[in-house]
Amino acid sequence: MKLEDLVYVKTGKPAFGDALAVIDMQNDFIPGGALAVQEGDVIIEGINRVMELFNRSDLPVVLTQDWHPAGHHSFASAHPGMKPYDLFKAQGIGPVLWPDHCVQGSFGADFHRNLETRYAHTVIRKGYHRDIDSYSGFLENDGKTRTGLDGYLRDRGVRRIFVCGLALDYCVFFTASHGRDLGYEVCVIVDLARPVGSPPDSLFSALDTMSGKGVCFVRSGDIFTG
Ligand code: VGL
Ligand code: ZN
Repeated sequence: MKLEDLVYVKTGKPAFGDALAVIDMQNDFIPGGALAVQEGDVIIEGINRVMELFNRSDLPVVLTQDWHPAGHHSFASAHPGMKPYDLFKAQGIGPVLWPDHCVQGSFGADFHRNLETRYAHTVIRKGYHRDIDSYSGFLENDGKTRTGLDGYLRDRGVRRIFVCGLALDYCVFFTASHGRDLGYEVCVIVDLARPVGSPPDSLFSALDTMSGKGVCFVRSGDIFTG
């Protein structure tokens, strides 16, 4: 499935039971960063507007933050002879290896300075176990270690999650997908997300899997007009 094939739904204005999850809007994922996503900067203003709407409407706004220790096993540099974006599959790691990125406390791990983090109610960090990656905001790549996001959202009465940010084919995809597995309605705000595109079919399979799981696709403009 390609982006052009998506069918968009209109959700109406957000109301009690809705939450916004903004995924990994960090310097390393934005052009100039170590794992730059094309046009990652273009979506910041739109994300700010949606965060402002949710915050003003007293609805939960969650940021996720990729937060790796130096030497994390998702980094190619941790595997002699391997290069960033090489295919690599191990328990909790893969399907590719990454450049060193989002190292705890580094500039690359900071949120982009234009992101209005003041609208966020909480930050969920992920990927801090050296041997396990965590693309999803809910569940690490071992398929069993939870981040606490599900408990947070349930405690706040959330039933539907709007997801945007970086990267559409990794952390946005896995967060949306696990959100469905956990019983939430999930709407991906497609114009406020961008893919890494590695390996080349990553976006296609992400869109296929999300559609198959009943993830909805929305345009940010429609969230405001109801
Ligand atoms: C991500 C690759 C590695 C993401 C994080 O935020 O999509 N991708 N770590
Ligand atoms: Zn990462």
